[in-house]
Amino acid sequence: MENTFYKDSIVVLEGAVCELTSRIDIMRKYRIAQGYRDPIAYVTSRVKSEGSMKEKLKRKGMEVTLENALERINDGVGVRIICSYIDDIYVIVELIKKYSGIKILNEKDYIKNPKQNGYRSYHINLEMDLDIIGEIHKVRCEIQIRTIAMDCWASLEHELKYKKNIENQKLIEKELRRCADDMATTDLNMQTIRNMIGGKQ
Ligand code: 0O2
Repeated sequence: MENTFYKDSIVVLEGAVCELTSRIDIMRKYRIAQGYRDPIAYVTSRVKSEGSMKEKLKRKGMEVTLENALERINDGVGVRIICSYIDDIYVIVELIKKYSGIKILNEKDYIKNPKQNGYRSYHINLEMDLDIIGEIHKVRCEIQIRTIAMDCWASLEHELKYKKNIENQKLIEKELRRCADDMATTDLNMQTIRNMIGGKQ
């Protein structure tokens, strides 16, 4: 497919996705080999689509240029780590902070401070040094870490967000918020059960 917006930079962005996911995979296997429980249920990743990147630049009042996409938007490269339990999220956050060759730009804890609509997730924005044949490319990446329940809610809400002209908008928002709170309660209950079972952390 023709790549009109990212041009040659797509190689760097896809390289960063590859590097980050493989680092996470190696970390995961290494810790399992050391006898730790696997805190990760699954990992997804993507380079933000050209359409979504252009829409985000406009939404943030920026000129739609490749330079702005690479230097001012944090989630051109996105990795999502889905954990089984809430405590696992914070284990992963601490492990990621130990990586070399990354600079943490900011962190948002939407779990301790959920968004008004009920969205919960832990976001880390970082800049990664990607070495391509000895040349270092600085790439902005976003890692989102959340539980299965948080991911389920965010996926459905994301889909609904793009449905236009919905009747009863206010009621739907209230119901979504209620579902998010119910799912958060379930996450807490599951964590309590997990703690009662005990065993390897
Ligand atoms: P899409 O379509 O999912 O890619 P900042 O980092 O502060 O400059 P940003 O990136 O808007 O600004 O902040 P934030 O809060 O870190 O949001 C980044 C991404 O998190 C979003 O990307 C979404 O993927 C996800 N996200 C944030 N809030 C919500 C929410 O309320 N519901 C859902 N479903 N996802 C959310 P995009 O580009 O906005 O959207």
